[in-house]
Amino acid sequence: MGNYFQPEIETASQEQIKEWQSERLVKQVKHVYDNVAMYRERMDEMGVKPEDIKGVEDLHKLPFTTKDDLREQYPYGLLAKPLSECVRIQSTSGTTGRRVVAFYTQHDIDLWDECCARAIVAAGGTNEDVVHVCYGYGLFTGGPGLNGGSHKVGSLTLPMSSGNTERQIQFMTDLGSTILCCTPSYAAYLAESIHERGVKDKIKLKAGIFGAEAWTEEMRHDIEEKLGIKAYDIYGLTEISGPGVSFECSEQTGMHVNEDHFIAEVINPKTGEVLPDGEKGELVFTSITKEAFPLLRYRTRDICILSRKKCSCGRTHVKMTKPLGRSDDMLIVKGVNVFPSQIETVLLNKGYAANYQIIVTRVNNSDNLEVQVEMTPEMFSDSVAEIEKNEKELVGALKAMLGIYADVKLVAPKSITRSEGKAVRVIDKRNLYQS
Ligand code: DLL
Repeated sequence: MGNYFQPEIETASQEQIKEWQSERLVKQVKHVYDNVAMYRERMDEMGVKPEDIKGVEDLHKLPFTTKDDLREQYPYGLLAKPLSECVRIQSTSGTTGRRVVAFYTQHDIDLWDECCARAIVAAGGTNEDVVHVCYGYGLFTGGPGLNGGSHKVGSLTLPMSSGNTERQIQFMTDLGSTILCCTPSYAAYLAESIHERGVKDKIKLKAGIFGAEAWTEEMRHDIEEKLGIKAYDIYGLTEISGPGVSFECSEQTGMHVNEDHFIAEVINPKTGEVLPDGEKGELVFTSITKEAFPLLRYRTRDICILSRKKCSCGRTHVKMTKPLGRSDDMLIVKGVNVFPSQIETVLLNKGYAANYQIIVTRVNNSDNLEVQVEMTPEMFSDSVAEIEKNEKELVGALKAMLGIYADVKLVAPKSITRSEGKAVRVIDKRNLYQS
C-alpha cells in the first residue's frame, strides 16, 4: 500500500470518480460557454448547447482544442475569468514567435499544488523531508509546481532552480536533501558529478521525482543505482496546469492521472475517434476544475496508453504509460520544446534552401543539437573564414528563435542525402521513447 496525500480522493471508487467528473464537466462546459468566445462559437457551429452535456458520456460531443488554437488566442482569448481574479501566468518551455501562456486564479494554484503534493507523498514525502527542487523557476511550470506541492506537504523546500551543479551538491550535502525534483537528464548528470566528487556517502537522498521530458527504464535504473534512490516519473503540461497532471506510485508502472481534475481520453490522432483503454493513441485532457484557463479536450500530441487495471498502491485513478512518442515532430532538447519548423523558418529567412538535417544526441547526459545546412550554390565558398562567419550568424539566429544553442554545420550543396519519400529532417539518436 502506498502513502496518500488525499486518501479519500486518491482511492475513491471508479463510480465515485465518474460522478465527480460528470458534475464538474457539466459546470465547466457552462463556464467556458459563457466566458470564452472561441468555445461558444465552436459549440454553436456544432449545434451543441451546454445543456446537451449531462455527464462524461457526452464528452465526445465537445470540440477539441489544439496548440494552434492556443497560439491564435494568445494572450487573452481563452481566459475565462477577469484578469483581476488571476494571480499567476506560466508559459511553455518552447520559445516560438507566439508563446503559449496559461493563467491561474488562486484556486487554480491551490489545486495544482495539491496535485504535486500527491506526487511527492506517493514518492514517500512527508513533513520530515527536505525537498530539493532544481527544475527551473520562472515561466516554466516545473519549479513553481513542485515548490507548491512541497509546501502543501509541509516539507522543507529548497527552491534551488536549475544550474550551478557545484552549489546543488553543496546544499544537498549540507542541508540533507532527501527528495530530488528535476529533469531525469539533470538527475543523471548530478549523479555522475556526485560520483566524480566522491561524495555519495554524504548524500541523504531517498527518492527523486523526475519528468518534463522522455526517459527510459534504463535511465531510471542507472539513476536509482548511482544515487541509491527510487526514481519516480511525473508528467504534466503547462496548458493543463504543469507537473502533476499524473504521477507515479510505488508500483512504478505508469502514472495515475489526477482524474478528479483532468479527464483523460486517448484518440486516434488521424481521425479523432476515441479509443478504448489499452489502445495506443494521442492523449487528450479536459480540465474540469480550472477556473482561469479551462481547456476542453486538449490534444497533447503525446502518444500513450491508458489502463484501469487494479494498482497495488491502492489508487484507483486511471494510469497512463510514459509518453511513447509524439504525434507531431516536437523535440524536447535540454528541456526546451523545439519544433523543426522553427529551425526551417530561420534558415529560409537567412536565404538558405530547406535542405537541412537536425541531429540530436546525448553525451554525458547532456543534449546536443546540431543543424546541418546545405549552402546554396551562390553561397558556396572555399573560404573557411567566410563559412565560419555564416555559421556563426546562423547560430545567433537559431539561439534567438529557440532559446538554446545549436551547433551549425554548413555543408556543400547537394551533400545531404535526399530521401525518396518524406524528407528525413530529424535524426534523434537519444532513443528516448520505448514502445
Ligand atoms: O514539462 C511540465 C512538467 C514539469 C512536467 C516538471 C513534469 C515535471 P511543458 O513545458 O508544457 O510542461 O511540456 C509539456 O513535456 O506534452 C510532454 O511531451 C513532455 N513531458 C512532460 N512530462 C513528461 C514525462 C512540462 N514525464 C510536454 N515523460 C508534454 C515524457 C514528458 N515527456
